[in-house]
Amino acid sequence: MTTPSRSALRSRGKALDLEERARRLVELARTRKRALVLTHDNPDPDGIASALALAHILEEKAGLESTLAYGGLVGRAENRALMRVLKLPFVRMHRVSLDDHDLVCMVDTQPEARNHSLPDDRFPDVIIDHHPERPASRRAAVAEVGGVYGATATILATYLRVLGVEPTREVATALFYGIKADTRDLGRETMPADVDAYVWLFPYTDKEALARIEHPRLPPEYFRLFHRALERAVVHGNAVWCDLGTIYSPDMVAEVAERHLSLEGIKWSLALATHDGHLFLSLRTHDRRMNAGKLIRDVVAEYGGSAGGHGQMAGARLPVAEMGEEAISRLKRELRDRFLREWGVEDSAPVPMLEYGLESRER
Ligand SMILES: [Mn+2]
Repeated sequence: MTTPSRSALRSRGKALDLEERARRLVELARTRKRALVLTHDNPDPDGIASALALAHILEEKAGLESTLAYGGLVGRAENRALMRVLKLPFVRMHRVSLDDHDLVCMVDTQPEARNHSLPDDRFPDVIIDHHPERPASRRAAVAEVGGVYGATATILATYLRVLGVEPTREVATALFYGIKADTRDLGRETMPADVDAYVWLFPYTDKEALARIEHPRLPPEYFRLFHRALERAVVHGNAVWCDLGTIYSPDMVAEVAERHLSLEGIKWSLALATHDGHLFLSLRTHDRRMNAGKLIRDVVAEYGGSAGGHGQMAGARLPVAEMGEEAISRLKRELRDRFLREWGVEDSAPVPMLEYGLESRER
């Protein structure tokens, strides 16, 4: 008889825990009348897909109807296409009456992350999130938090599997795209569970819908914003800093940070912009040894902002509604100097991104 390796045992123990929690979720849902499934503000594909899949599980296993909700805006073209092409019935959180719901579920974020629109006096019953566990999250009746997953969509795909629920084409397509987007095509912080879920979901997906989501038509303001993003980006050593000014949708800071990270020789990319009384920051890194989530939390905590994220991608927002133009500029300069120090590039001469690389080529 062969003895299973310790890591095999550990992963089996983990799978059992997950299965137990999935069953507890179903039992709990069977005692309730209507669910609210909420994701974070300005949601990304992972948050959107996870909410949709959780509602599907609640309906299939407990006959429970759900309201799908988020705060903020969906501005990124792919995310808007995800909603439109799959006809996802999300509502904005300010239109939701909490009293109409007796089961509150939160996905792809946690109460203490503060990047969501659930009032402080209503703690969720269910929290499903792949970001590092925050202490208060343990208080939820069902807390599937942390773990080794590159996307919350991976957790939901695993729930579908252990509960024997077949995904609809919409659910599968959304989850597939959620994993793809959060892991940058399985290239960033990808765990074996993500690859498993991705492969399992693929046959259920709507390939034509997926193509329309991934290659959406773009509004003219997108190109205007990107023009500004190219003009304003500054390279400091191996880092790009980009202050976008005021933008039409907060999720565009992530889009710009992500794009600028593609520049040759760049290890860090940060984009920031104001929208509706807040300063939004988005940070990306190629370096697997770095922890973007911890870095942005450490910096932003000093300014009373909220932040979330993990190893190679993170975001934050700071309230600036009460601040004048000049104070905001000062804040941005302070943040920039702080990040440049953290990245070890404070002594590198800044080069506008559009001039970057010209010098060495001319020589
Ligand atoms: Mn996520």
